[in-house]
Amino acid sequence: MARVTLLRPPLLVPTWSDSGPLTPPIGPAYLAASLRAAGHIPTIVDGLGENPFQVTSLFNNLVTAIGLRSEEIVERIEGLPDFIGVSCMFSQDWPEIRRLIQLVRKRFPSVPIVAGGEHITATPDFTLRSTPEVDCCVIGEGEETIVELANAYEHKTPFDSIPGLVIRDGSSTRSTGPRTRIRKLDDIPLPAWDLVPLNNYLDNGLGYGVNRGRSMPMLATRGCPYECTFCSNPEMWTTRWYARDPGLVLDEIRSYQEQYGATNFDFYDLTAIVKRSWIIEFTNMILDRKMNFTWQLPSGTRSEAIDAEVSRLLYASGCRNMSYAPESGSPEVLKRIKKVVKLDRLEQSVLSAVREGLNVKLNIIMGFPSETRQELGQTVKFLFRMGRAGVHDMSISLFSPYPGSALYHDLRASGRIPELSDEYFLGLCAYKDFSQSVSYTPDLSPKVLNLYRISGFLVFYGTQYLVRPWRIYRLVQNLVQQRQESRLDKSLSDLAYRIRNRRRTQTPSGEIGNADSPAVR
Ligand code: B12
Ligand code: SF4
Repeated sequence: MARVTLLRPPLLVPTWSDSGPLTPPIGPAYLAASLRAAGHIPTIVDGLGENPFQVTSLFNNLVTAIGLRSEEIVERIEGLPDFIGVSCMFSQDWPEIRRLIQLVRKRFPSVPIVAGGEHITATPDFTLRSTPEVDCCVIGEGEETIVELANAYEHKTPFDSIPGLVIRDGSSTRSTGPRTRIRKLDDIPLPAWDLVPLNNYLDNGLGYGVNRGRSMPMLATRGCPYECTFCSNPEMWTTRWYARDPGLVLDEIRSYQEQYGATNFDFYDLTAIVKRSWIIEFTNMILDRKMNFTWQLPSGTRSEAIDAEVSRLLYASGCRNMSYAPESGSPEVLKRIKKVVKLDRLEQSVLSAVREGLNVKLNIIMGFPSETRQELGQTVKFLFRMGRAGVHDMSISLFSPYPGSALYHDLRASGRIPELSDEYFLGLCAYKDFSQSVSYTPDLSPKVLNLYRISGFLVFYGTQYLVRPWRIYRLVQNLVQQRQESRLDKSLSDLAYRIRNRRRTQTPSGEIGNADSPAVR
């Protein structure tokens, strides 16, 4: 039996972003469960959950870290593990995660370090070349691979025949070949939440969705059948979408209600609603079993399967918040990014959800390569229509070329983005930070792009509050009473949380946390 320690870094948020949900580490919890089911001994150091009230300023205050400092994470590793796994989901976090890995190597000179997650899947060669401390990279879904790695470390057998890895080969790197996606999701052991300081999240109303009580993360499906060019899904999860048995999802929910007193469930699925028959069966089953909880779909879901009947069922079964991801109000842009969405049908779906009482948010991206002012104007008009029709919230992110996405490869090939570097990764923070902007379209300056972003924001909320002024009253009331119903309530509350804890963590000299993090190299 192998001893494996999994590290989840602190939450890193662009300092001036309005959002940064504090979420339990579902990926590491799944990995630990599979390791345990195979007879190994996993532990998790959850860099966020161990101290969600500590705020540290990093990289000249460009980034705010919430949770343990990297040094503290390393201190909490117990004993001498057979290997240490580090989860790296977001490319913008890489400069700090690399520092964490280097600190691990310093304390454990001979323990192998395995890295995995979205960012690693997209950049394995770069990771191995630039970070000699990493011994191997796990590509894509990790449950089966990490168990096989643990077996190999336990029996001291070579791991170069385990599919799903990128490893060193002399001075170069090589892939051990792709691993097939896990088809029977119902066979994957449920997350080992007992290894995570879960109550720090539950007792403090932290989570992905709007705070509607004690919230547990859920995953009902994996993957997505689409191939949008700005998204890393096809490289990470392939284009296969698999769903769990709805009855087993509800059994899991029931167990969390009993074990943790959970009252709300946030679905972390990439795109949960793809198949109409699945969602109808799921919602009907909640009603048949007379289960009582709220649930949310905070990741931007697709609209094709959501009509008036599905919206009614969603609401009746306790779904209260849902995000759609139209991305743009321009049909030409949608075609270019291969979103495969018809705007008129999407609008009908959104409106049916609003009519049925769901709190709806739209995810918009501005600044796709070659996007024109006219196309950005179409998005602003779309936001006007949606605000007028009663959609509750929206967020506008600036386009970020995430490694692993088709647009990233195109922009790299044409030389429009530089080699991967810390500047590049930290530049990705501009996606949500109103104080920064990056444009990938030569004719569109970052300033003008930011103006469109601000206009979209003002037009949407201005229209909404003009047509429904009582919503302003509701927003203020919720803020005062620290209650959340909409994503805006949550974003403002997340921001207040950071400011409050920033003050609390401030040293007498005015520094926040350990301001000694390295400057951008
Ligand atoms: C839920 C979610 C979030 C949640 C929480 C994510 C989390 N789990 O920590 C929140 C709201 C915080 C979030 C925020 C953001 N997100 Co997000 N998010 C997702 C989403 C939809 C699902 C992630 C998830 O929980 N999956 C389920 C679990 C089980 O899978 P997993 O965590 O990936 O873990 C598996 C593998 O990765 C692997 N693995 C993971 N860690 C390790 C470690 C080891 C050692 C090993 C061996 C394997 C391994 O094994 C696990 C089990 O199979 C993904 C989309 C996707 N493709 O999944 C985007 C995604 C991860 N997010 C993304 C982005 C860009 C963001 C944001 C930057 C902004 C945005 N536009 O939304 C912010 C950044 C947060 C911040 N710091 O400010 C991108 C990341 C791309 C990149 N290279 O950076 C993704 C891939 C979406 C996309 N396709 O563009 N996100
Ligand atoms: S953006 Fe959404 S719909 Fe498009 S490929 Fe990614 S997960 Fe699928």
